[in-house]
Amino acid sequence: MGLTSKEQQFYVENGYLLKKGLVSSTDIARIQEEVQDIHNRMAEQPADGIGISWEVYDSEDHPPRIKQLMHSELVSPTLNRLLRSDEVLDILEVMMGENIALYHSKLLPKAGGDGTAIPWHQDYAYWKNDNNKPVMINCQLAINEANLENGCIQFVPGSHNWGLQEHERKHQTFGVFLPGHYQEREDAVAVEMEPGDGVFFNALIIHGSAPNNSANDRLMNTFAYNVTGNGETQSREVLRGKPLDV
Ligand SMILES: O=C(O)CCC(=O)C(=O)O
Repeated sequence: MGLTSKEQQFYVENGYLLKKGLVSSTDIARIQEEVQDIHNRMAEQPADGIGISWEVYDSEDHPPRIKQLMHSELVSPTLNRLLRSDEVLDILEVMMGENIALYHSKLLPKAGGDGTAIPWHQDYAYWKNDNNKPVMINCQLAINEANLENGCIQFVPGSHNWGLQEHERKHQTFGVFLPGHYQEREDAVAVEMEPGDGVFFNALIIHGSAPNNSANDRLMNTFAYNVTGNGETQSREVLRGKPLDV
C-alpha cells in the first residue's frame, strides 16, 4: 500500500495518519474471534508470556476488566501475522526507514460501560532512556468500531513538534500523564474508525481518550515499532532491515 506524498506530508505536519481499510474484513473477523470474551478468559487463565493491567473499580464484586493486555500477539495469531505484514511495514518504512523492530503489541479492550479514560500523554515519556531518540511509531488497529461514544483515540495535531512535555507520575496503568489527567481539550481531534482502519502516530504526539460510555467493548490494538538499534533493549524482534545491535 505505501503512502502517497500527500499522506506523507499530512503525517509530517500533524504527527498522525489514518489509513482506511488497512486490514481486510476477513482478518478483522479472525481477530474478533480470537479475542472473544477476553476479559473473562484471561481472568480464569492468563496466556503464557502476556502482561495484564486490570481496570481498578471501587466495588470488589465488579467483574474483571482488562485495561491493557501486553504482548497481544501471543493471544491472537492474526495480530501476530499482521504486525509483521507488508501492508503495515511498507507504510512504516516510508515513515521511519528500513530498519524496523517490534517494540510491543498491546490490546486495549476498553470495556463497554466501564472502560476508563486514557489520560493525555506522549508515549516517549514512558520510553525515553539515556540513549534513544523519539523515532518510535505506533499503529493502532480498530478491531471494532471506535467513535466518540466508546472513547476513540484523540490527538493534538502538530504536538509532536512541541518536544517532550513534563508529565505527572502515578503508580497505575497509563500512570504517566500530562497535568489534568483526562478532560476534553479543544485542540484535540477525535479519530473515529471502522473495523480494519489503522492510525499511525508519532512517539511525541499528545494523545488520550475518553471513557467508554457505550454498551460494548472498544477493541483496539496498538503495534509499537522502533528503529532497530535506537538505544533499545526491549524490542521483541527485528522485522525488517539490519539485525538488532546489542
Ligand atoms: O487506546 C487509546 O485510546 C490510547 C492508546 C494509547 O495511548 C497508546 O496506545 O499509546
